[in-house]
Amino acid sequence: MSNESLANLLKEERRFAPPAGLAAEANVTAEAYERAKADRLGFWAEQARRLSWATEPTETLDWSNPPFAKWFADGKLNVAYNCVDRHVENGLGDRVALHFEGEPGDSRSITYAELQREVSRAANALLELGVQAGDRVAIYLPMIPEAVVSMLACARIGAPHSLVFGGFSADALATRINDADARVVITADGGYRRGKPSALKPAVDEALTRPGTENVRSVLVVRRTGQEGIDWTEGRDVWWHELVERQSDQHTPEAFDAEHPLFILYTSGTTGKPKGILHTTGGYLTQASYTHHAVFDLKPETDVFWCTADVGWVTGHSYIVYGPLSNGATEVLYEGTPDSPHQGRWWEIVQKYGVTILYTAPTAIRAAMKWGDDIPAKFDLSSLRILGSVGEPINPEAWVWYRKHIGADTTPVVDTWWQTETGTMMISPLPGVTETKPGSAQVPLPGISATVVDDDGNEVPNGHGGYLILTEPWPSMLRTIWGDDQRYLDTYWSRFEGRYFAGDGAKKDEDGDIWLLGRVDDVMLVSGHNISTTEVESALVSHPKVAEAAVVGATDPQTTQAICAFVILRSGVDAEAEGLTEELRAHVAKQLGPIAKPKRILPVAELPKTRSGKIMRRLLRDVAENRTLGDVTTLTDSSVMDLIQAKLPATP
Ligand code: 6R9
Repeated sequence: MSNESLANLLKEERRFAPPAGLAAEANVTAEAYERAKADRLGFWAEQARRLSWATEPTETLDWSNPPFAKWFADGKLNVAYNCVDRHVENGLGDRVALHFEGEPGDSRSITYAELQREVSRAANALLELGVQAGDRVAIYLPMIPEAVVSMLACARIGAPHSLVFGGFSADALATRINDADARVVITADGGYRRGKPSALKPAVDEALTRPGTENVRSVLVVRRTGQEGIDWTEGRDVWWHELVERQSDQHTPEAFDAEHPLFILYTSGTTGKPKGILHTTGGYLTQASYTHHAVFDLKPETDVFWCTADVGWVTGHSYIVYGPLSNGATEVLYEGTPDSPHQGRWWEIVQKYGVTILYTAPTAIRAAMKWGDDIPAKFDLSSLRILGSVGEPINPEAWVWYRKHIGADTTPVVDTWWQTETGTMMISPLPGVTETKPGSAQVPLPGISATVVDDDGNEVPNGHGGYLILTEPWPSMLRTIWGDDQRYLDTYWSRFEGRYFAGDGAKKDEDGDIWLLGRVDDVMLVSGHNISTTEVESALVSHPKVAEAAVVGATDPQTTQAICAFVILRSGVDAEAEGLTEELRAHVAKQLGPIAKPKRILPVAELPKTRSGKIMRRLLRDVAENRTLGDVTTLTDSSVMDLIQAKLPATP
């Protein structure tokens, strides 16, 4: 990358100090950075003591065969015991673990004592189905308590789970069942989505007709929607309420090796076969627990935590299940969409349960911005004390909106950078320590080593951009790609010898803080300058008429690539208004410099997003270059692309 171009880009001068009260009482202070710097492995060994081990580890890291790491290898523990039983033993059985809120408005609160009984029953049921330690179990469920119970039941008996997001098709499910060679599938008749039951079981039936899925011997089915006409395969299919409910609610957890596989999770990679990211037990749980405690400053006695992700994504694994429950948190689990039955549903839930910590994605924040400030203003959000963001770079304007309209202009916003592969958070402010900067994840967490390098792998000076890399192993790192060690080496450890290549562009500002610039494939080359799509998008979103923007580089004979922007306007703005595109182009030029001025700007109603909410710029590039669209199967709603194409004028 040519660094000078990035160095000149977006200037964000706003700063927010931690609230004094929060800083004074914070779980983690600046001292943690010093401690971890002086003795990184000693620091992680200390964090491992947050957990209850059946056999305490004496080794911290075995890096004798890099990049195949072993953490706490001679320790033994049970993850479900750590997330459930030990809290009950500590007298916290009556504390609510999950406040479940169904989309149709049904709700149910489950205490830790109840969760222990449910997980034990489910573990006994899996054993009755013949599941043994090491067998893989596929889970294809809506956001209902049984999803959390199933994951913990698998962990309890040492059967690695593989969650497949409920919005994925039969094809995607079949590929994942096949790759992991799953023996059992846990599903439901359906779940609720935008006020309607949406079926799941038919996709399982279809997936199990595909070659490579023959080893699935049982399908365990939760009754959620009570839909009629569910096909049933005798001898294979069994109802949850028939099998699980008749089991004993007693089960003694067995301790497993720290490096025993905990789960496989497939990344929604844009090309090629999905990668089965493998996570193991002790290191993963240590970092999930520590980061949840540190970054959200969790006070389990008083906080109500809510992570809005789906359990089918890594964010749901680490910050709905393993982080919060290992810390004995009380949390909200919500089944549905933010706008069902109305656009204030989330804020109504915050008010109802007195949510104190909210963790969501930029895409949801930008949607709320678009729907209007008056919607959250109708609810009492005063319980909130910390707001988190994950999944994409958050535009500074969306960050400031989130703090102002959701966080009463007082709560810290923590922008957390991490990946399915890293398992848990890696780069983030600490709410009681860091003076935050809108749009930046800022600093590696204590015990984490990250930096930005140029094409040759040399660390860039402050004020320059390049590639984000991780320079030391960390406890919750992926151990390999399931069944494909070579691909693990090639994808992550070959670009910069011996160091982990994250695939994200990043820059360091004058203070050395890290700003994420999106996937490296999303960096544009315009007249010899590298320009990040993220920064042009943020410049557009900082205009009061724009709610959301997606920017791509389209091949251009004069400038190599030309910047093409798709924008969603705020409600009430007229897309046809004279001079609108000129006004937006001028605004970008003023914010970033004339080189970053988009050649074309197209107002659109929606943007193509993956099911986890990330903008699919690849498809917009196809549109901008008048190509036939590539694979649209991972889109939430493929009709979005028809609408965008219909708007497109002939190439200028
Ligand atoms: C947790 C999760 C990982 C990719 C990652 C990056 C993007 C995530 C971000 C962020 C900027 C943040 N990403 N958090 N970019 N700032 N705070 O999302 O995992 O689905 O595997 O995606 O998401 O591009 O490389 P995953």
